[in-house]
Amino acid sequence: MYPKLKTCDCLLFSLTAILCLLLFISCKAKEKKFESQIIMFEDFDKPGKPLSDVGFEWSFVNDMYPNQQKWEDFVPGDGYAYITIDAETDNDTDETFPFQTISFKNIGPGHRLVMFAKGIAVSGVGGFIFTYNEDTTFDEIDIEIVPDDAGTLPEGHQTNPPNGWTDARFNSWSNSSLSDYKPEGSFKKPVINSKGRKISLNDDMFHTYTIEWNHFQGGDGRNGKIDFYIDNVLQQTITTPVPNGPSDVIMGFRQMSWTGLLNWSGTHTMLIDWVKAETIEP
Ligand SMILES: [Ca+2]
Ligand SMILES: [Ca+2]
Ligand SMILES: [Ca+2]
Repeated sequence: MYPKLKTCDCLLFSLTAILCLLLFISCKAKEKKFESQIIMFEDFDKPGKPLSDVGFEWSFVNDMYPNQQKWEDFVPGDGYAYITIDAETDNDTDETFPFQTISFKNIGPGHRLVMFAKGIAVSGVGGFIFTYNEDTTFDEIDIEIVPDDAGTLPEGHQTNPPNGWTDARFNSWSNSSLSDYKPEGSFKKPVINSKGRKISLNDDMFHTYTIEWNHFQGGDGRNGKIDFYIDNVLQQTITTPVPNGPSDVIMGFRQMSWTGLLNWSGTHTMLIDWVKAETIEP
């Protein structure tokens, strides 16, 4: 026979149960304290200018491939944005460092920007998601992908899977000079997976490109923390300089001095499945 419970045992048991319940509720409350809010999500599932245009002012630039003339050429309504370029330079409408992009504004610090895209690594151009704002100085945060960065060694490495890799630049500028680009945070390195192995993004697969943009209050406007992720693998952190103002968010391609040769023919297209901006815990 079990011994009969005394009244004080029962009381103790009840008190313990209540205490546990309170602890559980308070933990839950703490968990709920911060909830990330999506302030913009674009799935590109309707033809034409993105519907998230309300408040975000979408626009496009077609310097490299003017054949994309109107919004329906970039967003046909099948769930993807198409950023198409060719290797011909005689049809470019900008002779120095032409763009082919779509963009929206404005996003400031305290946000996570995520783009889910494929076809970003193309020889001769940087493929990117970046933020930009310019007045008498400029602010910028970049994830730029190129098969083989002409500004870094080794030269001419393999760029295709399984043995090759793609290079990246993770940069930031804040209140930086338009003449000497200082102050500057710039890191040039291969893209890695969760095991730290160099990987190629030229794999016909979709990948996430994430910029987590935190600005620390009370600094000189140049301190904070930016974490750069590809497929949720941290590629780089920059703590200075970190911009603190609202900026455009730009996705697509640009021909630049360090992006190598357009050594192919026909066209290349970056497909963007979706892009979002959400709040992050301060
Ligand atoms: Ca062209
Ligand atoms: Ca989509
Ligand atoms: Ca190189």
